[in-house]
Amino acid sequence: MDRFGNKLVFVGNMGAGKSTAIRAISDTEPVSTDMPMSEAVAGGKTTTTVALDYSSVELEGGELLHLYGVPGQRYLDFMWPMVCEGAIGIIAMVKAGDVEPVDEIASLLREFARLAPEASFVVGVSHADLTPGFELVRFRDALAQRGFNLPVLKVDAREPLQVDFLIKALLSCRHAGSQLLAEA
Ligand SMILES: Nc1nc2c(ncn2[C@@H]2O[C@H](COP(=O)(O)OP(=O)(O)O)[C@@H](O)[C@H]2O)c(=O)[nH]1
Ligand SMILES: [Mg+2]
Repeated sequence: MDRFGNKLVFVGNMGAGKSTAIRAISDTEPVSTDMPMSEAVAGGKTTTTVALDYSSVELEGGELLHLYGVPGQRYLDFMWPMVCEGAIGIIAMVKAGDVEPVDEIASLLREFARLAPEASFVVGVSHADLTPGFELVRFRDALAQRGFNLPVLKVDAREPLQVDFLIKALLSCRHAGSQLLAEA
């Protein structure tokens, strides 16, 4: 056990459920840093803010996890290297209604695999309850066809037990010796 703790990173677009998931399992009140976006990226809407989340949780057995949430939008990718530094796990959050185009998610996963080569990965699909017709297996197959070997689970970010399960799935991959990309 590392008494300084290990780092997990939640990444996903706005509304995917990152802040909610972090809050659901946190031992402490999460810190959320709002950053005003430049006019160039916000298309003139300077009031739009983006948030970086941070909190921590102590697992059964005393392992401390530092939890970070970072936006998945490309124009905010300057934050990715710093949050990925030393990360043992990446949790890609995606809303069920946003799983298409799959190539967009595949490209995000590829980028994070490059930034955090030691990390294990899971995909958590939120808002399945609001997305009739969503088929998890089809989405998982589409990722597998692109060479991604990783757990893909539905998660309601508001439910602590579901978020906890997602993290356990992630941590169980840590020792499985599997690589994210089949071709890697
Ligand atoms: N119905 C439903 N709402 C969810 C689910 N997961 C998250 N939410 C809600 O989605 C909204 C956006 O979540 P938030 O954590 O702010 O997303 P973030 O932008 O990724 O941090 C919040 O109101 C959550 O309560 C889900 O599985 N189902
Ligand atoms: Mg948020």
